[in-house]
Parts: sequence; C-alpha cells; structure tokens
Amino acid sequence: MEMTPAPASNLKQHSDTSRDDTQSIPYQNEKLRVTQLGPELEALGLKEHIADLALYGYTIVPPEKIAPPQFFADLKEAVLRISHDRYGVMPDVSKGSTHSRQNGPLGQFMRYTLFDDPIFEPLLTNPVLLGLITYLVGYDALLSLHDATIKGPGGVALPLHNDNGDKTTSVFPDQPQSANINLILTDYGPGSGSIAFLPGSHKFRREPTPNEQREMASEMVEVNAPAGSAIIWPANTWHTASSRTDDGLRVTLLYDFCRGHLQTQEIFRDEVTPEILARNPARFAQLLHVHGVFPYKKEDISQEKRAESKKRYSLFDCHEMWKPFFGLTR
Ligand SMILES: O=C(O)CCC(=O)C(=O)O
Ligand SMILES: [Fe+2]
Repeated sequence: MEMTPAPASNLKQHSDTSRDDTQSIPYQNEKLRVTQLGPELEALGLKEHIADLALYGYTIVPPEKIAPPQFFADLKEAVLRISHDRYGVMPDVSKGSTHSRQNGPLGQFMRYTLFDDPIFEPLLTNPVLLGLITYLVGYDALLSLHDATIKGPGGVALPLHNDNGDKTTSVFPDQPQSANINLILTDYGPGSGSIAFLPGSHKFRREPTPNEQREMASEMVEVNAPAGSAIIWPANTWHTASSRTDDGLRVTLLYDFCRGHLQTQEIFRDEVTPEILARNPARFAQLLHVHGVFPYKKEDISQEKRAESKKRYSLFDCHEMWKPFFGLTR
C-alpha cells in the first residue's frame, strides 16, 4: 500500500512547542527533584538514607541529624502531658504501671495531636524529615496522620502489615502512596516493644498473606535506635512491632504523609488557625491542604488556591527554629 505523505499542517503540529514534553508537569516535577531536592538532600547528609530506602525499604535517621537533644526531651514531656490531659492520669514513665497490659497493639493511641501543643508545628518543616518525605511522596505531600502512642509492658504485638491505605482494593503503584515517620522519644531495642521490618519488602507490592503473617517472625529486623531517631519508610514496606517486656514506657510520634491526590486520614485544614499559619512557613500550609481545591460543590475551582498549591519551596524555607541548627543563613 502506498503511503501518503502527512500534510504539512500535521508536521507543523509536531514541532509545536505546546507539545514539548519538557513543558509537562511530570517533567518539571522530575527536573525539580534532580536540580533542587537532590542537592538539598545531599547537603543535609541524607544520601545514605536514600540508599537505605531504595535497598531495604526503610531508614533510621539518628537524632543528631534532626534536632538538638533538648527538643526531643521537650517533645516527650508534651506527649506525656497530652496523655494526662486526655485521660486524666499522669503516665508512670519509670515503671509503666499506668499502661501495662494494653489491649491495642499500638498502646495508648492518641490521634490528631498536632494542635494539642505548638511544639509539634516546627517538626513538619524540619528539613531532614520533610526532605525524606518529599523524596518518598512528592512536593505535594499532605499530612495524613499526626498521632502519639504510649506503649507499656505486657501488651500485644502488632501483626505484620504494610501501610498502603486501601485494604479492600489491592492497588500497589510502584511509587508509594504514602510514607511514615515514627519519631521515637524513648530508646528502641530488645524488650522495648520496638518496630521490626522485612528488608526489601517494599518491592513486593502486595499484602502479606495470612501464612506469612504467622511465619515471618525470624526474618524481621528489629530497630535498635536511641530516643530522638526517626524511622522512615514508604507505605509498602512490611513491618510489625513486638510487645514490650521492659518496665517503663515506649513513647512515639507517628506521622503519615500521603500523595497530594489522595484523601488524608485526619483533616487538619478545618481547625488550623490564621495564627498558626502565620508563624509557620508556606510549605506548612500546603502540608495541611489549606490550598486544596477538593472537594468542591457548586463553586468553581479556586484558581488562587490552585496557584498556591502549585508553588514549590526549598527544604531550607523551613521554620525559623531550624536555621541555626542547620547553619542556614537565609
Ligand atoms: O508502633 C509501631 O511500632 C508501629 C506503628 C505502625 O505500624 C505505623 O506507624 O505504621
Ligand atoms: Fe504500620
């Protein structure tokens, strides 16, 4: 069959710059990751953690890379105070008598703690924590969970699972849908009720089977890390946590961040105040989905909000408290 040459107008269309892939949003996004995020992560000394995430599916960032020691002590006090305020009992830190034999595998699970104490706000724009979250779930990541857990002696273990949100429809994209931080405020090690991971399981892109849930214990690698460490992993990595056999309490801040097109598990934008937004950098508002255009009713999509949510910031446009710690001059 004879080929008819394409009309000149068609050829012209192909060289039209509006069809140039370099203008597409995914292209621009990847470009920003390699020209801005990558160098900033390197400057923060995080390359080894990126390698951990790629190879093993989790990483442990030591306290000295994140914040000064006193800050972690203050965070722990804040969590204990919240427990007292919510439940009327001051936690028994040394013996753990107030939290022994808990029914839930996470211990005392205090949800939605962001607004219980202003001390938590700066952590959301900590360059190291937000840097690894941005690496895992993008510049448009949203804060999905901000919780605190206190685990005492003699409770139950947490079954093997991953954190990929939808347990009904098995959708496991090659890019994680969400990523977690457990910022540990007490030491993790044998007897502490630590979290444990199956290295490499972020590649499986499926739920563990009931058989695997029963049989994998000997393959799990338990985290051994000092208070102030951040344990970070993408949604697909399989993990579990043992029950606590030591006296005393395990105190942890639990964060989940999801991609910008997903529904968050907790909703922060409804209650964040103008004062809170004013004392935090612009990325904080994005994380809380303040400029999110969905869900809408009869109103049209707000172009103003859309423009705000598309702005991209450096990790170093962070809360003021981090500037001396990270030696930032701007
Ligand atoms: O409390 C733990 O050790 C594990 C918590 C957990 O499963 C999670 O943060 O996704
Ligand atoms: Fe989990």
